[in-house]
Amino acid sequence: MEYLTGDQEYFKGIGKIRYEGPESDNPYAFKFYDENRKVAGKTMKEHFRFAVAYWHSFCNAGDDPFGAGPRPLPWEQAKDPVERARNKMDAAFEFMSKLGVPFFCFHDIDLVEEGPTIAQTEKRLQTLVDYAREKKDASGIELLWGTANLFNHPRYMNGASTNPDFGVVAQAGAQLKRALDATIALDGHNYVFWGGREGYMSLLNTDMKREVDHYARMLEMARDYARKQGFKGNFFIEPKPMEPTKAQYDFDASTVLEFLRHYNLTDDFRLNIEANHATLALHTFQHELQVAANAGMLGSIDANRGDPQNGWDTDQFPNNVYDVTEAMLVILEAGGFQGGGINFDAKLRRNSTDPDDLFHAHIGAMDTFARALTAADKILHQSEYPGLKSKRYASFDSGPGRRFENRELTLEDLRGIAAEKGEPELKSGKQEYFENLVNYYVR
Ligand code: XLS
Ligand code: NI
Ligand code: NI
Repeated sequence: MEYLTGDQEYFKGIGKIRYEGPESDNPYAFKFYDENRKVAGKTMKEHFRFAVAYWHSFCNAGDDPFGAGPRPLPWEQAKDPVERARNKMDAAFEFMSKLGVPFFCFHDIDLVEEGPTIAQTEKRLQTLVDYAREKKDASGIELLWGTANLFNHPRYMNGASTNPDFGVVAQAGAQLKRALDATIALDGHNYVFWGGREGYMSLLNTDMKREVDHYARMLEMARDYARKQGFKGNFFIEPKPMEPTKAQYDFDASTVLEFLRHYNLTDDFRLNIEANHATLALHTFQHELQVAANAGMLGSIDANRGDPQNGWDTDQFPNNVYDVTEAMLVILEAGGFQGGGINFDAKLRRNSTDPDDLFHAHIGAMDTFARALTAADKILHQSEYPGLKSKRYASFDSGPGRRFENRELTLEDLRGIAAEKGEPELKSGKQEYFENLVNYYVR
């Protein structure tokens, strides 16, 4: 089977996207992403585990705070919500199977909108989960992670798990259970928590300690419930410093690590690092990846990029090979992702309104990662980079430096060694040399 369609073909005139190599000028082909090509012992498909984000790709017409979205979503025409949702799923699996990605990700309400009661919402979601199972089995496209959208509905305006009103917390729990059930029924590899409105707008009306305790309790309940249902995957927390609240409780990787350790959640939870969230926190993407990797907690990534002129979460598709190469260096050195992969949490620009735009966005992003992987692999395995880096720390490999690392020296010892050795000679950090080295392999 080349690709899947439903009754209607939504992306007409575009067939299966194939690898044609760097010489190709076909805009509907990969020039660098060759899923079967082996790099550092694994195929590109295995390294990346690319996933399409259901919400940005199939639910978003390009709305912004200044107006409704201009993009036509032909699968949204039917009157009946379940029929609409099935059409959307046809479109999603058609697109993903033409693109040739192994995974997708969703929020519960991306699949189908809520019904008037909890029981009706559960029934609707079950119908779409059954349909997704058929599509998944027919296409081989798997669920990288599911999540609950605990931020759109007006009831969550003061938070979901951290809402000061227990009635809302209970609603959040019901929705979380539903999203877990859907994820498990679809053999989801992982489950994500992004604390959409888990934060505050003003500390004056906020009991932060109590809210964070409630948040942790909800995570424990989710873990216990899912494990009881036999879920073996990882749970991920996705840090973000702000938006939609002024201050999110999952500010950045370090904050989330502290939270997970404090509440003893490190056995089940890992981090899902998003590029644009890193830059919003005034970090680089590489920094956040490295913090997660150092803790042995790099679970997955949400790949996108921000806009240096706009301060917000613009969620653009990654296209900068140099930046992604720096990220791939950290990912490769960490030994890859723990259970996760690369989800394109990225959306078309508001004025990208043709059906083929979604293809160009993903093809470009996947090729960007492929180029970056090839470059990073050469930098790590063929260049002087690892040696140059470790040489900077060579004074800790033997003698008193080694004893310092082994915790055998005291502060008085350091005083004695410093007095004896005298002023050390200056050693250049060679930053420009390192930067040139990366540039040399990015080609
Ligand atoms: C929003 C987040 C969101 C999560 C999933 O900024 O990135 O898309 O990835 O809820
Ligand atoms: Ni995200
Ligand atoms: Ni985001």
